[in-house]
Amino acid sequence: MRPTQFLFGAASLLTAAEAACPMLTGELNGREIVDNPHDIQARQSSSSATSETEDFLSQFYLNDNNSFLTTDVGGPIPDQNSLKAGNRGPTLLEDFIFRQKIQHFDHERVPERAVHARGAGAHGVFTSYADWSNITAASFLGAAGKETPMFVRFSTVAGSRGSADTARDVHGFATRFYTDEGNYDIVGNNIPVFFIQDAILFPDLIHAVKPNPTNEIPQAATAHDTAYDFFSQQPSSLHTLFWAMAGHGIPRSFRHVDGFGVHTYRFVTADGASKLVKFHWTSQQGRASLVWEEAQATAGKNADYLRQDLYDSIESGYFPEWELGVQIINEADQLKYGFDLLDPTKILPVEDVPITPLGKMQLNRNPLNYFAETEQVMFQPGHIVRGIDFTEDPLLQGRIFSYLDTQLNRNGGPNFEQIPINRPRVLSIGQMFIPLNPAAYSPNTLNSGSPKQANQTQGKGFFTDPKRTVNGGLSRATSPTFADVWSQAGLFFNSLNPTEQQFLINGLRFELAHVNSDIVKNNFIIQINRVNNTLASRIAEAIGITPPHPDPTFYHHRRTTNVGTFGTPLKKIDGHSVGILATVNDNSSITAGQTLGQKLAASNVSVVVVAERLADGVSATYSQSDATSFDAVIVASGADVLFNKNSTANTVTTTLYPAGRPSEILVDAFRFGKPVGALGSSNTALEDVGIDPHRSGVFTSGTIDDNFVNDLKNGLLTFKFLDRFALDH
Ligand code: HDE
Repeated sequence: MRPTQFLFGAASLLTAAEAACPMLTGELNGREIVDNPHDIQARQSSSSATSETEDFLSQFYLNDNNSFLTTDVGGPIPDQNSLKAGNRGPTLLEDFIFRQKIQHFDHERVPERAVHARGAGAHGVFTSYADWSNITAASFLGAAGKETPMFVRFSTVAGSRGSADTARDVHGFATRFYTDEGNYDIVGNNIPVFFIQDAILFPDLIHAVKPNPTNEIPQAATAHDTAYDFFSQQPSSLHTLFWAMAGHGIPRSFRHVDGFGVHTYRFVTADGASKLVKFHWTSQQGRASLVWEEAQATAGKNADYLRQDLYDSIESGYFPEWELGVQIINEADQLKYGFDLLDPTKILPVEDVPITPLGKMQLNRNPLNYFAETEQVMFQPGHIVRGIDFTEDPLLQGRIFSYLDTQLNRNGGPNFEQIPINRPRVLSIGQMFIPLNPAAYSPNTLNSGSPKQANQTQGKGFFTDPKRTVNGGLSRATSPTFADVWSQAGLFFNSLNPTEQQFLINGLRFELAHVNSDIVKNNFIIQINRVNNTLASRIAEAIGITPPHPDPTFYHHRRTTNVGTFGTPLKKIDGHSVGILATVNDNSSITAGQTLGQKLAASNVSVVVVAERLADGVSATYSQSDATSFDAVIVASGADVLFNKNSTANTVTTTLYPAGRPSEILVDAFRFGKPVGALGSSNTALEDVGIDPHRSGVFTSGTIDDNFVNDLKNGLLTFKFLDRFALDH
């Protein structure tokens, strides 16, 4: 085999132009493609699933496990010493090998994304449930069972690349379909609404929520003056802020979030008939969120919590799935539902228009190289295919510009679309070929008219909805139909259960207590008092502000469904883990963990046996574990001695873990709303730490019988026992 073309063996060192070298072979769409000029071999994926994505990306895999170091242009090089004058230097300017290597290193990063810098990606496949050509000409929805490869990137928004996964934030849910008619991206979030109504305000929003410009504090958090100054000056942000504070901002995993297109888009048929649509990705795992104290503890214990969960689930073969659905609305009904469908701060309640399921996405393969795939993937709302069109939503209109522009900045030129993860499966006019066409323009006669102009009848060109019309005088103003930004924040609040309302209030109390300016605090209370007087008063009294008099113009009692994240059981518990607290002094406590593990294996739930030190059957130590590591915690029979304050086994002098750690794990698990329990003699452990064994979600049993296992499984499905959280109202 020839040496690899890449000096330091890492595909991540490629610039956009380098990565874009032509590697396709054969013939596509009537064009001849040059042979692969490089000696690059396909590499096997680490996970079991194979998919079309893998097939078409595998031509770019670089197998360098039997290669030599080379220069940039392929000459093998001898060793890793720089060229020096004499043994002790100096290093010579002549050493081009040294200069190339250092130069690659100096240039190897691309700037992190301005927003959504921290994320995790996965490959998958979309399967259409039916032929949807009655509503859209989009080919990936053109037949029952039709499969389209996908790549998805989940993210937080405000934090930088190294921030903690569990920072409270809106989460990105960016999906790419590599369709047979070009790439289509739905670049959405896990919250169905957005903070602002016009893209021109985006820099202001982001500058306000990012750290303070003076000292770059705080990282990945909105709990500061500038954020709340902006929110109170732009009350359109309240609705989205409420979703983030009520739990959607701290999901249990990326697998447990729904995704939303947020904007209203258009579906267009081949005949040019159009409908308005709103996209929903519904998690087939269910929706689940952490509680705030748990999220904060997790940020310290495992900053990679969300990316780890996604990676591990896929490696274990627990492939997460989402159903893609649309709410379909007639063009004439844009203002029918009491708000403007072009306003991205509004949801369309499912009671008004139910969701039509179109197909299912499964994520089944982890990226092989984080940088080359997850970091270099480049989504754009402007990546559109035949059968889908935009609307006039002023937020969407601005995004169509911004995503292209930001990638030009990140990648230094337009060739980023040629990077393997961004290339369409179908041929596009790219720069990384040697065109043999003598006519580099269209229309032409000198190359038989090629490249031809594709339209609806010839070449299946994508198109703008032919019936779209716009008119009106020019103006810089907010549409009067966008004026009410309080009623839907109220609709959301009314629709939450009391615990979720309490979480929302706790969240705002926490954040506003970090705000120094009394003017900002007052302004914020004025705005939320337009949503709900009780809500405003409960927050005001906690931050030292006089509870306001009602400001009732937008008050109402309407409710909708399906907007919360706590209180509905999960659909699946695959990939969840149960911690068994055991002791090496009693082998039966360790074997109990193994027995439970066998019984839960069929539900794809893993059991982690925790003890004082690593030993046969013990998979984690008390010193490395805590409640955030598990979805449920059970004390094994025989381990009760570790929970008794008076027992010498539970002091730092005689044990191998920080004093009191087993009790802390049990108490924190209870406090975070998780199922907990005790087996046999360890019943006393619950009493020792003050947990009432009769509370819901507390399971006790003499042995690991079927009843106990079923109770525990149901407890995992319940996920959070909401009666553990105090209500102050
Ligand atoms: Fe984005 N957004 N955004 N955004 N956005 C970016 O593009 C922007 C908005 C979303 O995993 C950037 O490639 C503007 C809404 C996701 O790679 C940037 C406006 C929604 C991702 C940008 C919005 C999103 C981004 C930064 C207001 C949900 C991550 C890097 C008009 C519907 C994609 C990049 C990934 C990323 C601009 C608002 C979702 C700067 C101007 C609304 C999921 O172009």
